[in-house]
Amino acid sequence: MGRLIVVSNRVSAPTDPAAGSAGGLAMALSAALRKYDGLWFGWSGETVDHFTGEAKIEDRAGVTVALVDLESQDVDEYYNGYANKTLWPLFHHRVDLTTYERSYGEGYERVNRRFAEVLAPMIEPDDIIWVHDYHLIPMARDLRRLGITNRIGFFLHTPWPARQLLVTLPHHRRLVESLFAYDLVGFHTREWLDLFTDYVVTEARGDVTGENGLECFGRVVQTGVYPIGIDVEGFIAAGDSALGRRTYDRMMSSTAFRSLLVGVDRLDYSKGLEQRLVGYEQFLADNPDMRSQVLLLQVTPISRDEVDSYQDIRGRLDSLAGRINGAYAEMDWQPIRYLNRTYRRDQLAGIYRAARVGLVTPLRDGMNLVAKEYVAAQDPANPGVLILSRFAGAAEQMGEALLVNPFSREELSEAIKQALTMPLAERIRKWKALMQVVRDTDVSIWRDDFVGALKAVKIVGDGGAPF
Ligand code: GDG
Repeated sequence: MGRLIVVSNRVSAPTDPAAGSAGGLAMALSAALRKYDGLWFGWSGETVDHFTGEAKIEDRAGVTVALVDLESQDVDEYYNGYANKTLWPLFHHRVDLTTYERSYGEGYERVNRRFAEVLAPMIEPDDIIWVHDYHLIPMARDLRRLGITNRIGFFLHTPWPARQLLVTLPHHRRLVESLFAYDLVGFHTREWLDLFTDYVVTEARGDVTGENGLECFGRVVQTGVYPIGIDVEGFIAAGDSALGRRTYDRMMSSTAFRSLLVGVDRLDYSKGLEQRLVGYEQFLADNPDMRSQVLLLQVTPISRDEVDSYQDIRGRLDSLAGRINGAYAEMDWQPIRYLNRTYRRDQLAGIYRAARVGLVTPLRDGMNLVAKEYVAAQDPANPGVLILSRFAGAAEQMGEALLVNPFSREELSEAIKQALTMPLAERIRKWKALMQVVRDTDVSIWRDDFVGALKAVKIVGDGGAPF
C-alpha cells in the first residue's frame, strides 16, 4: 500500500493544530493528513536567489512535509501573478479584477514544471498523488511528461467559472486540456462540476462518457463532487477547551446582553465584506428599536496584501466600518467591532458559540468552511442562526440556513431581523438539520471519498496520447 502524496501551493501544516491558520485549504489538508501515512509537498513560503531543485523534508505535528523554496520572480509571476491576479478573480467571476499578463502565464508554467521535476524522483510505484487547487492545474501534465504513471487526482477548492467568462483567459483550452492528465478531477459542488462539463462539451467539443467521465483532447477523465467539511470532533473539542470556554465567557460579558453577530473571513473581495457591512447598516437604519441590542464582530485577517486589489478593498472596508460606527455609535456602544487579526482556533470556536447570528455572505465561494464551523460551535440547547449566501458552495447542502442574495442590502437586512427574532424551537430544528450536514461532510469523509474514488478509477488503455 503506497503513500498518499498531497501537493498544494503552500505547505501550511500548523505546528500547533489548536492554533490553526487563516485559510480553508490549510485547515482542511492538515486535518486530512494527520494520522495518515503521507507526504505533503509544496512551496515553503521562502524565496532563494537560485532555485535549488530540491525539497527539504520536515516533520510538522506528525505530518511529513517536503518544502521547496522559490525564486522571487516565481513568486511574483506564478503566485502573486497568475494564481492571485488571474485565476482567483476569474474563477470568482471578477473579470474586472483579472489581470491577463503573458509573463504571469509563463511563470505559472515554469513553477508547475519545477514542482513536477522536484517531486517526480520522490514518487514510488504504489504512491497516489493528490494535487490541490488552481495554482497547480498543469502539474499532472508535467509529471506525465516525466514518465509518472501513478494515479493522480486533482481537487479544485474554488468555484469553476462559467464558460462565458473562462474564455476571456488567453490559452484557456490549454489550461483545461492539462486537467485531462489527471485520473480524477473533483469539485465541491454539482454546480461547479456542471460548469466544467459545460466548457468541455460546448467549447472544447468533448463528450460525457460513462457515469462520471468526460472525453476530450483524446483522453478520458473521471469527475466527481466531493463537498469538503471540517474536522467536526476536533472543532467541538476546541470549543470545549479551557481557552474556548474562557473566550466564550469573555464575549458574553463584553456584549452585555446584546445579540452578537459574527463574521470570520480572510480579507478578500470574494467574501462580500463590503456588501455585508452595507446590509448591516441597512438593518440599523430599518430597525431603530433594535439598534442598541446588537453588535457585529467582524474578524478579518489580512490576506494577499501584495496584490493591489486586496489593498484597495482593505482601504474601502476601513472607511466603511469607520463611517457606520461614526453614524450610529453611542457613548457606550458601537455597532461594529472590525478586527484585522487572527485568533486561535479554540478562541474562534468560543466566539462563534457566543454569536446569535453567523454571517457568511460571500459573493462566490468554492465551499466556505466558516459556515460549517459556526454550526459545529453552537450550543444545542440554544443555537444561533446561520445566514448564508446562496452563492457559497455550502448553500448546495445547507439549505436550512437563511439563504440570502448578498448583493441585496434589503435582503441582508431582513435576514438579520429574521435571525434575531427566530423562536427557539425553529432555531433548534434548523440547527439539528445543519449539524447533520456538517457531520455528514466531515473532512475525513471528504478525504476518504476522494482517495477511494481515485484508487477505483479504471485506467483505460495506456492513458491516451502523450502530452
Ligand atoms: C478556500 C475556498 C473552501 C479565518 N480567520 C481565522 C481563521 N480562519 C479560518 C477559518 C476557516 C478558514 O480560515 C477559511 O476557510 P474558508 O473555507 O471560509 O475560505 P478560504 O480561505 O477562501 O478557503 C473555500 C476552502 O478553500 C476549503 O476548500 O471552503 O471556498 O475559497 O477554517 O476558521 N483561523 C484562525 N484564526 C483566524 O483569525 N485560527
